[in-house]
Amino acid sequence: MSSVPVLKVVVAGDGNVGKTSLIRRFCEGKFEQTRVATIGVDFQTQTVDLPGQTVKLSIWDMAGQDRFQIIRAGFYRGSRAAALVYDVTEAESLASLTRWRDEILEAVEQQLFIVVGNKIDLERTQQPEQAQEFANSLQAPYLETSALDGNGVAQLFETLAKLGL
Ligand code: G3D
Ligand code: MG
Repeated sequence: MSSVPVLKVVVAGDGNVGKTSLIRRFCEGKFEQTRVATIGVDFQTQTVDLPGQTVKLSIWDMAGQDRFQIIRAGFYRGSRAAALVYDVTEAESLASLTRWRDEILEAVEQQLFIVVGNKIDLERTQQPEQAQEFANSLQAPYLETSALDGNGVAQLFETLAKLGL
């Protein structure tokens, strides 16, 4: 009997960019308008069918607030890939991604990243070029999502799974 590999992946980014909503959308297929902020760290598992292989993702949801930094550091260890998420309507959340990258690289030296622009169902203030350039600097894929309508969400987690394998 072949067992399904379990891959730990993390979803990081400022508070309010939609990390928990993306994970909820992917794992439970729903979007809740009102969300309680994540406290510390949370995780969910979900199976992903890749061509020729099934993997189970254990998806770690990192609370964005500075005061949780100490908790987060330990939870990055052992992760195979990380999503750096910003909100396409919030310039600051894009600027923060370098800090998120650095925090993760301190815990996991050779981390594989994916850069994600979320909330594309809203009117964007951030054009994709800057995020794409940041992704290029990490040799990371860049993609855009909406946790609200589900656009791009499956691709996001499939890409994380492929990176982590
Ligand atoms: P976080 O886990 O990164 O902190 P949350 O972010 O998932 O808690 O989401 C923060 C807020 O953004 C929530 O609104 C949530 O409904 C909203 N949101 C998340 N993703 C999207 C999206 O793709 N599109 C839109 N339009 N909204 C999104 P509230 O109102 O609860 O603060
Ligand atoms: Mg959250």
